[in-house]
Amino acid sequence: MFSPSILSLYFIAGSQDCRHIPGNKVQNLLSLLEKNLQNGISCFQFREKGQGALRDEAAIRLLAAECRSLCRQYSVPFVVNNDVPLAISVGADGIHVGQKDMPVAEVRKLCGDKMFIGLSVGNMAEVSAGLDTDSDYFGIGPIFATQSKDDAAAATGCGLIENIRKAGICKPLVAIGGIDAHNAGAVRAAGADGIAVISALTRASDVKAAVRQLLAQE
Ligand code: TZP
Repeated sequence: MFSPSILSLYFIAGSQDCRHIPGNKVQNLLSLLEKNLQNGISCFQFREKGQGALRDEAAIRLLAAECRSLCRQYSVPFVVNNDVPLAISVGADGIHVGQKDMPVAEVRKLCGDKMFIGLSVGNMAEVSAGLDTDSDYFGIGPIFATQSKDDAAAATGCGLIENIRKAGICKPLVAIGGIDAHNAGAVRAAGADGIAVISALTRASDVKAAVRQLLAQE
């Protein structure tokens, strides 16, 4: 069941985001995820994508299932990026799709009502079109410049979030792209229900302190 409170500190990662850590990137993702779960993230999205991601389907499925089971242990929602069959096979709580991915209506048909659906939006036209879909929340961004997505669009700044709220749109929003402890407060103050981060948590030297700081201006 979806609630906007799960967007509060939404951690996104795949093994490719752990390549900077010495050792095995798959094991590193699992231990990093567990540390984040212990310290209070509100949601996790498995996003095995881009340079350095696993290519072997069986290996991806195994890693997704291990992440899924960790999230279950900590009662934190588990979301799969884009891959509907994978989301169904591991029993994900949610699925997140982008503008070029499977349309929300099709995702809903395949996943039914048990899974919540997130949709990426990056401008007002996508927001307006997205309001006509059966999505449960929008992932909005990139708000700031990001190193974690090869094909990221230009940064929107917090203005897009402010404009959505000024227009009276109450859709649950999780902001993404270049969000860290220094700008998280401004993003929340602009009207986002939560923040989604990759590098602020995969590159943190102290995960406990990083989670605390990202949640501080809640
Ligand atoms: N979508 C828009 S920006 C982005 C995604 C997946 C990457 C966010 O990563 P970071 O490291 O928090 O900027």
